[in-house]
Amino acid sequence: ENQQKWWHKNVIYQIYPRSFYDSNGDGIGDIEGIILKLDYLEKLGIDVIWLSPVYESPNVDNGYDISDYYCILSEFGTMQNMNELLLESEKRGIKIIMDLVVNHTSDQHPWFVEAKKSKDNPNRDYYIWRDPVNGQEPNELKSNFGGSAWEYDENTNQYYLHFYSKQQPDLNWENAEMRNSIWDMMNFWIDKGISGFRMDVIDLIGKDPDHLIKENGSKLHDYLQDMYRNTFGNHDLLTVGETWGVTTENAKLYSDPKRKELNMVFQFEHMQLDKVPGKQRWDLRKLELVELKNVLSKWQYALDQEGWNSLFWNNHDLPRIVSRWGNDREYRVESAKMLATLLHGMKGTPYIYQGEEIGMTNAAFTSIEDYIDIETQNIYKERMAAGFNEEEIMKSFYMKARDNARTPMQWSDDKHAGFSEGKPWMKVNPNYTSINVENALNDSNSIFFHYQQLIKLRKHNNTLVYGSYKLLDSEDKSIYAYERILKNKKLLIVCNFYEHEKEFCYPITHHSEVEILISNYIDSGSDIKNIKLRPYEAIIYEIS
Ligand code: TEU
Ligand code: CA
Repeated sequence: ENQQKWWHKNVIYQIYPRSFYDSNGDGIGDIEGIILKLDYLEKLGIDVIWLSPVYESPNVDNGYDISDYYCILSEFGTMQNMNELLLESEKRGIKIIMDLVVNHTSDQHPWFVEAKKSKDNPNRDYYIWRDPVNGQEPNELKSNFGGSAWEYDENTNQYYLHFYSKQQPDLNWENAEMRNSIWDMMNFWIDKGISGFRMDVIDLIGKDPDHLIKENGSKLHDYLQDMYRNTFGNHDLLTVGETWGVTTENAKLYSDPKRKELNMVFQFEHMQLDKVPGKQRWDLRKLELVELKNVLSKWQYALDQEGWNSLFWNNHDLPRIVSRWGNDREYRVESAKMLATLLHGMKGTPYIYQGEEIGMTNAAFTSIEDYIDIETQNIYKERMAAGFNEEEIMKSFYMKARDNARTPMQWSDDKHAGFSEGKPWMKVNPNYTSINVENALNDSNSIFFHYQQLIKLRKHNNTLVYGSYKLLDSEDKSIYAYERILKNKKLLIVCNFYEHEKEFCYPITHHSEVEILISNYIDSGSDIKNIKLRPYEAIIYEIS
């Protein structure tokens, strides 16, 4: 058993402020809007809010391009509103963690504005500049948003590196002065009373562009240990790194407490099982449940003793899970609850992305004009130019575009889903007339109350928090079943991942007490030797 930490028992709720709630009718969600919905979040029972970026930004990548780390974007409010949010959350026992985007800044950040001026500018070395090679890009590194990772600057006849859009130049972590400026900034937010950081693409900061190394560069962990010592090391904060390229082996480097780096990382291996291996996520493939079981179990086993898992299906970059691996048509409620049960039954800290708790679905945009995201727009141009079939491109966006997660939160069946009095910055999903918070709160069988119950369970059930994980029937193609074991206590989690009925048999030799802790059907079977699982049926049993 790990040394116990407050965030072991916590459930975290991610807010994408632009799409959460608009308090002043300009069509853009804002901080005041979050404050107005804190009672709703308290009712859900979550402990921590992860706030996607609210800093000053030209919004090329919706705030992941920061031009001033010390200032709130005026569309979202003021620093005064931010202070108020911290205060009002605290009153409700809710902590706030902030997004830390320090792999890159906006090209409007004063550091970059300065750096561009000349080769000998004091800020030049805060970014990564290289001479042309034979009049071309220094090498073949690619941007994650399409095209080369190098952008030519005519003024100084050099290229700068950007792993995202060209308006997001990568910071040069080799520069000690730059690192110190980041520590100062982090300490400013820590002193303000935030409870931690979600660290954007943190596995990229050790990059070695001359050797084509993006992720997991050799100095990455030195930088993180340096960060720990200079910022949050003396505070009891929550730190979670976003690491697309992490393996079970190096996850321990980040999250083994002895190493003094981070508390946990987001691993994305399970979220990449429905793409063609080695290709981009636009190259679609059907999910095989057996593979999902393999991958999630591998992570559960690997971090059982050292490190800690983060558990998630959704965030602002991923399509809606109920549309992706559930069934957003006739079994939307059942499948959303099944996916929630499957995830929240595991060992780790669960994350909920806004709208997941009411089973919001993909955006269902069919026209390229409806997509706002810079990634989608860039990939569209790139793939069209490369001769891909347009229908195929649009199909992959329909399944995987980031805007699927970014449509405005559906609060009620009022105009614009009750999100705003004015025209929302992004189209509302037309299904808001039936899928919305108001309806969810009026229905004791709603997905919302299922999440509420799962969150509550975690607060009181030590087996759920600390029990070791054990996969059952690894080869079964339609049932995901596993145990959680702590001393003489056991939980059995059984989930039917599909819409056909399926029998599940659990061998018990001696007489045991069996209690159903939660289920998505009102009359689930309690004879665990033989359970007939209905479509998407999911049950957590406690066996003692
Ligand atoms: O995302 C990192 C990232 O590489 C993926 O999200 C990628 O954009 C895509 O979704 C998967 O191929 C983080 C943020 O979460 C994202 O919103 C930002 O756009 C990105 O970093 C740059 O800051
Ligand atoms: Ca607003």
